[in-house]
Amino acid sequence: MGDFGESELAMNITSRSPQAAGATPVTSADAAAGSADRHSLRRLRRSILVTLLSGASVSVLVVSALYTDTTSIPTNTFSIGTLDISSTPTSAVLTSSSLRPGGTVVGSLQVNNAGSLTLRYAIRSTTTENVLAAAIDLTVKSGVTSCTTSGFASTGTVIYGPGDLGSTTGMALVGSSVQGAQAGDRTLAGGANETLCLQASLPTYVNPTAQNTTTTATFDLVAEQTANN
Ligand SMILES: [Ca+2]
Repeated sequence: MGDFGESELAMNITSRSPQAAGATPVTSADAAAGSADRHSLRRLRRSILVTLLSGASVSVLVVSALYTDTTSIPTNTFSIGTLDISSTPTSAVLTSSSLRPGGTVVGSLQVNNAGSLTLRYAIRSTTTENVLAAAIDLTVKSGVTSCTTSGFASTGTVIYGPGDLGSTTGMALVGSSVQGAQAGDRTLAGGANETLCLQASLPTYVNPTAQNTTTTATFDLVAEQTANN
């Protein structure tokens, strides 16, 4: 490109030369003026050449800046797991309308982790009154082979009691509903379940003020995630 620019420039400069065939001979003043003109023309040539070459450099840089490239990294998907505890049955695990001193009743409670996350749970009991609730002895076991009076007596591991059925202000039976891992908290993997066996007994001696009273307990299964907690 430099060669092409230079040769074209030489042709233009030659066509503008004052020398022509048959012209009158020049004087020394004219010669001096011509020398100055040639000098100026040479400077002009250099200047134009520099300008052309500078233009070529700029053009190369512009072409170079057009190169671009992109690569995509797809499928960055996030899903939030579920924490869902439930029970079978959903109510009335233990009931007795005619519990007498020395009497016993048992009931089976299946605790289900219906969610996808591993959970830890605790059991609290809130009763409608305190006297009979304190007179009743409640025991909770895991691992009972058959949740009957005899099965309860011969198998399983005690995880609560014997202790009160609960209280009107709420009582921790198994573990703690306080956030975090505490002694007695039960752990269930996502989709897993476990069966607990509950036994309520009325001792042979009961405070006379508890006679002919009724108490109803509500068991709360309080679950929390185990991850990062
Ligand atoms: Ca806890």
